Amino acid sequence: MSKSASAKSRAGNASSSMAASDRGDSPRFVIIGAGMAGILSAIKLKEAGLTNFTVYEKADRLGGTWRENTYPGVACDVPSHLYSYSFAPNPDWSHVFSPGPEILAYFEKVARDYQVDSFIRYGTEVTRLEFHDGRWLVETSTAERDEADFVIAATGVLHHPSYPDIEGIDTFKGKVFHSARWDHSEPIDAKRLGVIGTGSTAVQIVSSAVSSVSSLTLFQRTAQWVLPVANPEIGEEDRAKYHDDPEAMRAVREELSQIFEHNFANAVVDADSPQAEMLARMCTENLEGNVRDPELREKLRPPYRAACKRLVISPNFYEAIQAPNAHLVTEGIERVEPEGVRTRDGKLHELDILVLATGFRVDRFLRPIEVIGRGGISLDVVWEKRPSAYLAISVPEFPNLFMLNGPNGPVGNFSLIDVAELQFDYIMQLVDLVCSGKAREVSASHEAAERFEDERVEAAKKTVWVTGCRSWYLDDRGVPAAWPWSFGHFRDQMRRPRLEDYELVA
Ligand code: N01
Repeated sequence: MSKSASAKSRAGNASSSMAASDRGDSPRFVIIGAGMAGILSAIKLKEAGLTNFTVYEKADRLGGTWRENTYPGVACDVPSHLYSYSFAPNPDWSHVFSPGPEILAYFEKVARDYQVDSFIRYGTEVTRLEFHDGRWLVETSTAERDEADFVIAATGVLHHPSYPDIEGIDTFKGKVFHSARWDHSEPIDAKRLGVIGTGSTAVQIVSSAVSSVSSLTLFQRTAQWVLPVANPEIGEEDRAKYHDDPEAMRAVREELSQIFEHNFANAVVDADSPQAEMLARMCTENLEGNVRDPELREKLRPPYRAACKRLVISPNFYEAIQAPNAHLVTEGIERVEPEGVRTRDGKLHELDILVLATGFRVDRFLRPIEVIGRGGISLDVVWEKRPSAYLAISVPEFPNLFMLNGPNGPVGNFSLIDVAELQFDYIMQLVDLVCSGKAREVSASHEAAERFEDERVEAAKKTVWVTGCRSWYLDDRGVPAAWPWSFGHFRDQMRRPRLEDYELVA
């Protein structure tokens, strides 16, 4: 069937359904997830007077990533004055990079201040979505049923822990857990702590925990480049200034945004840029200037270009790993035994607690929710090979379902809050098409989605992510599952939807 014929027949089918615009009701929204992006959606909908919505949250507390990651040293490596909603600056940030509990408290406060907490249905996991007769039928783990004109998926990116397949892990006598499932029942003080992995998470754990444990063993499969960025406290004087003069705070945000965009975000999408060179130089100087023992230095020297894996930002990792009670193990892991980790050289590293800082399954997105689009098509089938979405927001045949921080979007190189704010404003322009009666169903066209994907894969060839390393950015083909263009280009794309790229069903 041709696209226009299919659109016509759909128009026929749609006439039997009743969209909100026909009924004169306020459109009904379902938001999935009460993390940063879900809270943002709730605030923005409420501000727009669209109060017919529920935020479904599977946990009993909001905060997403910041609720789930409670490991020692958890912090955001995007500066706090940038990692804040543009409309809710926070004069009280304690540090340039504030700790995780403070960030969680910020989101809770914003949700309270904007009175969206009452819209959140806690302990209720969305399990199934089906597009039927022009609306989304929503099922939950608590056997609730809902119906919505629009679904906004704010389910996060780094959400499903990735567990390593290491023999004997269940035989360990001590505690073993993933970094995003920290078991606080067992304090680490004076314990022998083992950490597997050397990503941003492991580096934060090591830097924070080394001073309180009796020994810290870091199992490194691949060394990481580390960019040294100081994390000073924000003094009382500055905080008072931000209270008195919110303009000063906005200026700081803007300045940080410019620095981040021009020195970092744009560097990673152009491997040959002077900024990429500068990052590499800073990382090399950090390693060479701060690791004294030449043998340890070479073990910590990555065999790939800086920023190929997501850059680790830390002012004190090298200091921590050189502490007398810290041990860097680069020998491969053979298996886990009741007493600890046995490496391939036959050595047993005895431990009390073993932390798996082994990252996340980044290809899950909306799943495990079963999502059934037009004509019974399953998202699992559409995404069988790998997830994709036009501009990371919309999937053909899944009308009126929009994603924040969806597949292949700008992750890792910008503040995800800025990303979500721009995406939300864009999505609302699509919602307006329906609310104003210009269309009943809006989803990216197949042509646009395919073109976008082709262009994205082509552009990714220039990025630093493909210069010879393994990382969570790379999909099963080795193509970075991330926005491969500048932030300026993203901002331009988010300004106004190109309606010719959408299938609008009347
Ligand atoms: O995870 P990762 P992460 N045996 O995927 C190793 C964000 N974040 O949680 O490199 C041995 O980066 C794996 O080794 P290798 C940030 O975007 C942000 O640290 O594949 N090792 C790697 O070293 C970040 O990029 C903040 O060889 C195994 C590590 O585990 C993202 O989260 C803070 C292994 C996984 O590193 C993910 O970071 C923290 C195995 N079987 C995180 N399997 C902020 O501050 C995996 N590894 C905002």
